[in-house]
Amino acid sequence: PIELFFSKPSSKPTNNNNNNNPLSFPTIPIIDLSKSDSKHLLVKACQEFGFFKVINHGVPMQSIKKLESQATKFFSSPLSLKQKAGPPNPFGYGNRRLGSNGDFGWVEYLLLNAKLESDHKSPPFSVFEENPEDFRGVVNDYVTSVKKMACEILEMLADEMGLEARNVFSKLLMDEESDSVFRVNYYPPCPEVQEHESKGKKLIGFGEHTDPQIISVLRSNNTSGLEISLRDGTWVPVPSDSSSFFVNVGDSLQVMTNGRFKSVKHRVVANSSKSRLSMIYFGGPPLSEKIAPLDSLMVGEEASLYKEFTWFEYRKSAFNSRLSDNRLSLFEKI
Ligand code: GA4
Repeated sequence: PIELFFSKPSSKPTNNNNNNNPLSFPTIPIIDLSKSDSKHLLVKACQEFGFFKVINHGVPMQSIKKLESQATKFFSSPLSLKQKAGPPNPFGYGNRRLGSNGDFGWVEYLLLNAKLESDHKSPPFSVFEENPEDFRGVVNDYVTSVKKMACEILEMLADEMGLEARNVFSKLLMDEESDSVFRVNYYPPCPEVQEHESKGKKLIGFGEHTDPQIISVLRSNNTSGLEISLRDGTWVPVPSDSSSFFVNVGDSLQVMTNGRFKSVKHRVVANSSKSRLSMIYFGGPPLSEKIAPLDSLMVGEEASLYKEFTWFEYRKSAFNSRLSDNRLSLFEKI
C-alpha cells in the first residue's frame, strides 16, 4: 500500500546551525581532496555530521558517465527483463522491497558484489544481454576509483587523529576478504508527490537508516532527494551535485572511533518530475574482523562504549533489522 511510503511532515529549519544564519539549514562541509590541509575539516565533519561532500576527488568523469548510461539503460528496460536479474539474495535487482523485513520505498535498485573478480556469467550481470562482461567491466572501473578515494579519505582521517598506522581503516577495504557492496538506486518520478506535499507529507524513496559498514561513497545525477538527519532530529536536504561525491560515516566507523565519529541517519524523498539515479559504494571489513574501538585512540581510562562483535555478527543483526531501527543500540554497553 502506497501509504506505507509516506513520512510524517518534515521538521522546519531551525536556527541551531553552524553558519549563524537564523532559520536556514547548516552548510554541509565541503572537502577538497587536492588540499592536504583538508584533513582537519574531514575529522570535524565526521564528528559533527558524519557526512560531507568531496570535490577534486580524482574519479574520472568518463568512468562515472559510462556507469550512469549503462544503469539508465538497464532501469529503462521492460520489467520482465529486470526481474530476471532479481531477487536480490544477496545480489541482484530489487523493486520497492528493501531488505527482508517489510520495508518499502519508491525505488528500484541493483545490489552488486564490489569484489572485482566476481562472476559476470550469472545474474544480475548475465541479464545485460548485449554484453554482461562490459557491464561488469564498467562497474569494476568505477568501484576501483571510488574505493581508492575512500581509502585516501580513511588514511587522511587516521593521520589527522594521530593513529599508529595511517592504514588502520583503509586496510579493511583493501583486504581481499573485504565485505563491500555496490548499489545503484533508481528513483522513478512520482506524480503523486505534489498532492501529498500539499498535505505536508513526503513520499519516501528510501526510508531513514544508517549504513552498517565503515564508509559509504555516493554519487547521484542532478536530481535532489537525499536528506540527512541532524542530532536534533531536523532533516536537512542535500542539494544534488553530479560532479561531486557525498561520503557518510557508517556504524562500524562510529564503533572503531568509540563514538567520536557519528554514523549519519539519512533518507531519500521522491521527486514528482525527475528520476534520480545514485550509485553507492559501501566499504566494509572482512566478515571475521573484530569491530571495536582502536586501542591507540583510547585516552586515559576511556572505556569502550560497545560490546565486542565481529562484522559477521553485526552484519547478520543489521540485515535482520528494519530500516529505521537503531541497529547499533543492541551492541551498546549500558
Ligand atoms: C543500508 C546500506 C546498504 O544499502 C545495504 C542495505 C541493506 C539492504 O538493502 O538489503 C539493508 C540496510 C542497508 C540496513 C538494514 C537492513 C539491511 C536493508 C535493511 C532493512 C545493502 C546494507 O548493507 O544495509
